[in-house]
This record gives sequence, structure tokens and C-alpha cells, in this order.
Amino acid sequence: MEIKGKKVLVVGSGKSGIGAARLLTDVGAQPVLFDGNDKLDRAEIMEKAQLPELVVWLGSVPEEIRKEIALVVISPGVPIDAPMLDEYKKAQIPIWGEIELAYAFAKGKVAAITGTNGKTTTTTLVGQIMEAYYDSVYVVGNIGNPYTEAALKTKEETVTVAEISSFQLETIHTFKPAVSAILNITPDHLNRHHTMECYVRTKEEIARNQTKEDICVLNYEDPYTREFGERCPANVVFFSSKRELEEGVYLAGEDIYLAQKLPGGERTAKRLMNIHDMKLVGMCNVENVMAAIAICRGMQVPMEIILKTVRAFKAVEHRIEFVATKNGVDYYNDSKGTNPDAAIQGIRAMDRPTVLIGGGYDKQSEYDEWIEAFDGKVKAFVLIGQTKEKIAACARAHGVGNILMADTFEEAFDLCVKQAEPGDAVLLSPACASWGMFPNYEVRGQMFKELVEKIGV
Ligand code: UMA
Repeated sequence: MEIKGKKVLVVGSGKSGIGAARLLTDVGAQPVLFDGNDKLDRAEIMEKAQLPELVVWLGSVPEEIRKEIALVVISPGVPIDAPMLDEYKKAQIPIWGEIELAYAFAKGKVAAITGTNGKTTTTTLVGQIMEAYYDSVYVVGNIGNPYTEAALKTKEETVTVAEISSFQLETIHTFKPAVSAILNITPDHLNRHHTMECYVRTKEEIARNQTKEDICVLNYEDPYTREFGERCPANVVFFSSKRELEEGVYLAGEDIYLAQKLPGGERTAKRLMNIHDMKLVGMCNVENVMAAIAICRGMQVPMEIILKTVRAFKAVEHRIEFVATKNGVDYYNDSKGTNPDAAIQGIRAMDRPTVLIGGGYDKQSEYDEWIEAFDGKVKAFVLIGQTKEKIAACARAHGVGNILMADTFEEAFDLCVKQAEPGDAVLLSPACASWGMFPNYEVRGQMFKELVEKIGV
């Protein structure tokens, strides 16, 4: 579609919308930036976009402008069934998202990663592996760097690693990664996608334009992705944490293997590495690593470079991040565990007695599944924030003992230091947002790390 000189409505003035408006300006289109929130400050948006001529509408767009729109680009936070899009759908005006817009102008090859959990860790790791081998690499998408900000800088030899959310997959049309991956699919964002079936179908969109020349990496142990393997238009490469695969990347004991079929039909299985040779912890991270190995192999990176980077890779900040060992106690920062589902991954990653800090802002979550996942490992449960009484009641009902209450984060941390003995772990994985005590989870995680560093000083 030729968009030079055309009026393009960009919906949402966050990171994604601003990136889209900037790209559209650079390619000679006329973006009209709209945000449904009329309380926003127009000048601030223009300042952020660094586009002094940008047309910005807040709350509503006048009809005479709406009639001139040739393309609509929506931000990921805008659902494809938003009523404001009805008139454009009726007039058959195309509706794209950030990924489609960027892809239309980008060059080179794309590795695209989706899944309910592990996307950010896998995307970051894949990005580092690519950077160790290729000269021109961009890591973009849901990870927080809009693809549109990188698209015009890409060259034929560029490799773009994109973390793609289900929100972004609602609006792709021609997007065709050389390698795609769906790490896992468990219930999430059902308020947006309505049913699990819709959510699963949306995730599968990542491979919709792929052919047998392309690769789709899928989790053999996830029933949704395993089943998709039978219908997927790309060449499927599975990974598995539970069984030896005929072909693909799998875990056997504590070793990761790659099994291949040779042209003559003969199978070879090569041991790649021991899981203790990596700095990441937890089975979810073993799965992320196996997926990353399969993705990077699909992007022709030599195995020794892949494995060297995997061994050196540290967790994404605030996601089951190893901080330090102090007095024989290992401290882990999982401040990004802002909901029970994410915190389940945090406690599951611990393989020893753990002193756990939980609690925070009340998002009306239920904590039963999280507490069931403790599996007898939590030797002391230190609670903070608005949710502390609710979580304590739930923990007691599940037979968890040694529950300690703290009024401040520092007090909670001191309790942890007192409770932990050599060989134990202390884990901040609160299952709640930080609001009320901190501006965001990053500040909470940072404070935890600073307190760890101060031990014994
Ligand atoms: N808005 C409207 N109308 C609507 C909905 C929103 O006008 O119907 C406006 C809001 O008033 C607001 C703006 O849109 O001003 C926000 O847009 P947005 O929610 O799309 O947020 P962005 O800042 O543009 O960030 C988006 C992604 N946000 C979401 O998917 C909610 C970011 O993912 C992503 O990093 C960024 O684009 C760049 O691609 C964040 C996220 O939470 C990290 N993702 C979800 C997740 O990981 O679970 C999917």
C-alpha cells in the first residue's frame, strides 16, 4: 500500500503510537495522532514525539478528518473490536498495528517470539546471541522498543528480534518472520480476547504467512502448541523439557540435546550443555533457553556461539534475577512477579528452603494457586502491603506456617535476613503490583538489590 501523502489515523499516544507517528512522518505520510483520553496534555505528546507539526486529537476526531483517513494504525492497547474502529471497517479502510506498519518498511530477516510467559527473557537472550554473530541487530516490540522506531534503520543484512504480544498479533496482515516461536499458551488477557480459543488462535497468527521455507519453534509439552504443530504452515521445530524428541531440542536428565534427522533418514542426538552451566534458574528458563537455541539455529547462528552466549546470559532484570550470595544465602529478585501466575514461576524456580517476600497492591487476585506452588519450600513467608492480610489468610488455609508481617519493605527485608540460614534462598516474588509502596516494580526490585548489597557492610 502506498501511504506517502495519505492521512493515517494513529490510535494511542503511548510508545507505540508515537513510534508509528514518527515512522509515518519519515516516509512522507500525514499522521493524525488520536488518543481517547482527553485529559492528556497535547504539548507533552508533541514533545515526546519530537514532531512539532504533529496533528494531535484527544477525546474525539472531527468528522471531516475521519473521512479523509486512508489507513488506521492502532496501538497494542487498543482492541481490534473497539467501537471507534467500526466506521473504518465499514468503509474498508485497512487497520494495521505497530508490527505490520514497521514490517512494511523494514528490511532483513525477522525472528519473532510470542507466548504467554518467558517472551521477554527469550527475546533478550536471542537478541544477545544474534548480536554475538551478526553486525546489525535490533531487538524490538512488546519488550518496550517499538518496531517502528527501528524499521527505517534496518538493512538487507539486519536481523530483527521481535517480542510480539497477542495484542500485536491481532493486526498483522503480511508480517512473515523467517523464524517464529510460540513458547507456551496458558490463560491470560481473556478480558481482551474473550475466550481461550480466540487467544490461542491469535497467538497462532505469528506463523500465518510463513511457508515451509520458514521455521516455527513450538513447545511439545504445551497441548495448544503441540496441536498447532500439526497445522502450522512453517517447518516446525519442537522443544521439550519432558521427553526425548525424534527431532528438536530436548532436556534429558540435566542435559540439553539436539536431535536431527540426517538426509539418509538416520537420527543423531548431540549433547549441547548441562543446565547447571547456565546462570538462569528454573525449568521455565530451561525451556526459554531450549527455544532460544532452536530459534538461533534457525537463523543460522553457529552452535558454539549460541552456547557461549547462553552460558554467559544473566536473567532479565527483576525476573528471577540472581542478586548475590551473602553469608551462604542466595538472594533472588523477582519483583516482576506482579501477579500470582508470574510469581508461581518464581517459587518453582527455587530448589531449596526459601524465605519469600509477598504482598503489595490489591488487584483483586486469588492467591490459592500461587500458595499451592510453594510445595513445602517456603520456610518463612514475609508479607507486606495492602494484600498482606488476605494473603496470610489464604496461606494459613493452605497450611503454610511461619507467616510474618512487616509494615515497611526494609522491615520485611530484615526479617528475611534473620530467618535465612546458609543454604537457603531469599526470594522477592510478591504476586502483587508494587503501587502503594513504590512507583513501579523496577523501583521495588532496585531497593531489594540495594539492601542485599548492604548486608555485612
Ligand atoms: N488508548 C486509546 N484507546 C484505547 C486504548 C488505549 O486511545 O482503546 C490510549 C491510551 O489512552 C494511552 C495509549 O493508548 O494513552 C496507550 O497505548 P498502549 O496501551 O498500546 O501502550 P504503549 O505505551 O503504546 O505500549 C505498547 C504496549 N502496551 C500494551 O500492549 C498494553 C507495550 O507492551 C509495548 O512495549 C509498546 O507498545 C511497544 O510495542 C507493554 C505490555 O504491557 C509492555 N504488554 C502486554 C504484556 O506484556 O502483557 C501485552
